Amino acid sequence: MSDHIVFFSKSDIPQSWQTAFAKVRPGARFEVLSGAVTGPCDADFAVVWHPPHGELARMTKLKAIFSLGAGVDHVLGDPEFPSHVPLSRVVDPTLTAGMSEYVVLQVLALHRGLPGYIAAQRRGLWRPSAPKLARDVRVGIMGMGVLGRDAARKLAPFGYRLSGWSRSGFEEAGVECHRGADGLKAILRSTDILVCLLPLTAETRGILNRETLALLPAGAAILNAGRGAHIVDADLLAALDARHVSAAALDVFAEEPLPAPHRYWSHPGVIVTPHVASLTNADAVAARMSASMDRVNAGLPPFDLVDPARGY
Ligand code: NDP
Ligand code: OXD
Repeated sequence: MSDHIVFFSKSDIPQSWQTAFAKVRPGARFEVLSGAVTGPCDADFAVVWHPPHGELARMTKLKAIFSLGAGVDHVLGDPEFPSHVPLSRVVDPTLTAGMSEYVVLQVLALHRGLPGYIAAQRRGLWRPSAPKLARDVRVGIMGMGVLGRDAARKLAPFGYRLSGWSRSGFEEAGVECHRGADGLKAILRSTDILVCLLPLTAETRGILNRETLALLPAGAAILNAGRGAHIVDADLLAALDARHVSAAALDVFAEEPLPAPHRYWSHPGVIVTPHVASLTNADAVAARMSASMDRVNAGLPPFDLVDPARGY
């Protein structure tokens, strides 16, 4: 079957995706959109990252929409999102492995006080402090989905004391389970390094704010690889300035690229990475999307289906 696939992303290289789809779906027509669709669009499938609002609604023949990332907030935030069209997200072992590597890297950096040593080095200061062992450090993971669970499994061999928080609860060996509103307070109160791997939804937007940050033990650190809008930036900066939060490793920001004057760039307690915790692998993911397209053409839902009402 000759499908018409439209592709829109300002952060991915279209050629890599065109090549990847040519391998797995040679008969398909692959059209790269660079901006708004002007005339009628008869695309069967849309593969997108931050599509302009209203564009998907204009593609009236769509059979499925594929997010180029694990998160779908960039699509569901469109007020005209066509919620009758199945939406699929990236669930891929390479994406998961990349995220867990990032989490291990930053948890170790925060645990061993690396931001403080880098700041001291810039000032020529020799300021040793005795490190704790991992077995004495409590790591709390907000979001125990595909990524949160794998991160917990990769942190476990270091001996960290692990807990996690999710909406519906979970069972994971060696990880204390918290859920719901009371569970949030409990995990925050007992966490030295807080890892945010939540999806951005109406419920999780601004979840790390003055009130919730205040529940963390003094000196706790934060790692955010979920979405920037999980954090109320002014509240985190105030907590960092007051040294209630000792350091933060941030990969995602409310506005990306992080604007030049933002205080995160220069704050000595903050490590900034440019939304690279984990990247979607075109070859692996195009193959999975193509298999999903076959399913949709056969009247089945795509793999990795999102529930738009739930928001993830
Ligand atoms: P999943 O959907 O697999 O997991 C989401 C988890 O969050 C689930 O455990 C879910 O709970 C929990 N959750 C959702 N809403 C709430 C809530 N209101 N209260 C408590 N828990 C909640 O997502 P992934 O693990 O695949 O991805 C998570 C996010 O990571 C993505 O949405 C994206 O924003 C981000 N990401 C960032 C990348 C980067 O490079 N920085 C790369 C890839 C992803 P439950 O299990 O009960 O449903
Ligand atoms: C994703 C991301 O959601 O890259 O996959 O942030």
